[in-house]
Amino acid sequence: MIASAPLEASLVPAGERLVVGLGISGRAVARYLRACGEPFVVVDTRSQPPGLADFRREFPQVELHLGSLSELELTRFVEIVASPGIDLEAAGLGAVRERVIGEMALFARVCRAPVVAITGSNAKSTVTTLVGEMAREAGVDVAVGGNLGDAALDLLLDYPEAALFVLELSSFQLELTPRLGAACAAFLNLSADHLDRHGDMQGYRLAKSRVFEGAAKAVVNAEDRATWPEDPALPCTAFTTEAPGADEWGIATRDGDAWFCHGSQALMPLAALRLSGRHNQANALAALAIGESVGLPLRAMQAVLSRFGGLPHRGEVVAERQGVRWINDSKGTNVGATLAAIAGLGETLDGRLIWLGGGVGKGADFTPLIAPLVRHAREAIVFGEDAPQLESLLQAHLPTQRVATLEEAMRRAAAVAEPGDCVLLSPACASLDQFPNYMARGDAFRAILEQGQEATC
Ligand code: UMA
Ligand code: ADP
Repeated sequence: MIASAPLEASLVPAGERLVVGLGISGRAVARYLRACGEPFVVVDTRSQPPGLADFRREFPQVELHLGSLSELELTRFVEIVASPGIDLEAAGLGAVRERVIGEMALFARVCRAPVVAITGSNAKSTVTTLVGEMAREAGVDVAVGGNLGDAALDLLLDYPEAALFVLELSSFQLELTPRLGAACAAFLNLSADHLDRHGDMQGYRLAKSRVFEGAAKAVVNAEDRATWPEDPALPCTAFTTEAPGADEWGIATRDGDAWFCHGSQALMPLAALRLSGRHNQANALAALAIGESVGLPLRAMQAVLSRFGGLPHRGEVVAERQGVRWINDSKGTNVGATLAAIAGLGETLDGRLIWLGGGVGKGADFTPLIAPLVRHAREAIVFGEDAPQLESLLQAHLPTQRVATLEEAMRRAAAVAEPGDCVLLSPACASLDQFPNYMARGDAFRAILEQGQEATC
């Protein structure tokens, strides 16, 4: 449902804007500008962007350019609203950088309700969903989205009465957001990702740290200093999977059992958490810290932690065949995520792991995968664009097989797996060389199993 009347909030500065990108974010910006009654032009560097026909139907009057931005006089626009997937330099927007903003910059200007902003290399979607569920359980009129699900500006149009926005934000979104002004800004963890876009870890961290701009409170990871804000005046609460300090959220033993605690206060036994793995215990603690910072009651938060079974494509058990578990962790799109998935599974393995990985590595160093794979894996099976790099790194350390596709990887896995083993698709890479996105990759994994194609030779 989209508001058709002009919104009350008027956008400053007034004037014509250029919306770059016809994806989810660009379309949300276009809808929002139309609802505000503001003029705009749309461009996409691709000749056939997804959803083109739908866009033309929805916006028949809007001027649309497809192809290079060089044909447009960029200084004609008061602002350029770029989609997160756009590499500004590669698209030719570097020279007009001071005019370029992102969807979240517009959102921050006009949103009047408090915002919980959640970033980090991994766990964003899980923690965002947990906090959203906790707010809902507490009876708060909450809107949840951002880098996950609905775009932030779509939420603003669809839920004008929302009392709280819980948003997952990527480094791409944050680097185009000068001042977010969140009620609570959480930076969960930092490990290598998107280095092809951000250049190095410093650039990546800097982009993510923008989440703290104008924030009232921060939630950070006590075990990862890179997540802490530079500003010492920003009130900060930390979570840890160790015993917590006075105002920290952590895990401590009470009468022989492990409990989630806030300082010295025991909150709930670890055994009551439905999600499994140490990384998900950290995620539960982060959600508790964030929830408390915006006043959510403990009872509602406990209820959600004890029933939430996880999102699809994150450590999802898809099948069990001849004593072999098949797990879809397609959202493991960087090395840090895959390390967490292997560590979480390692605790539960009777046999060995058959690891399926590969795709677009985004310039990451895969070396940290060697030790856990040697410890837990029977074989590594690699496919996709960066398979040669993975193969040459791993083959000296454990049996490694390079194949062309996911389906071939699954056939090989079925052939070598023994009862008690676990086949884990947690590729440590983006999927975009062979799939539209990580969901399509996870869906393909499931479909191959459902059709029994992994067993055919
Ligand atoms: N593209 C072009 N030319 C254009 C516009 C886009 O080639 O003119 C390409 C981009 O380089 C990219 C692809 O199109 O490869 C998609 O980019 P986009 O910015 O159009 O993407 P949207 O459909 O608008 O979706 C974006 C986020 N996508 C990215 O950041 C790549 C979505 O996050 C997000 O849900 C959505 O906005 C709403 O906020 C997805 C994602 O993969 C889940 N995010 C990355 C991640 O989680 O690692 C950051
Ligand atoms: P994001 O939205 O940041 O990608 P998700 O919640 O979707 O995060 O989880 C993505 C992947 O990250 C999961 O499939 C899992 O392998 C891994 N993961 C989840 N929680 C953590 C954590 N706390 N630390 C490291 N990796 C994690």
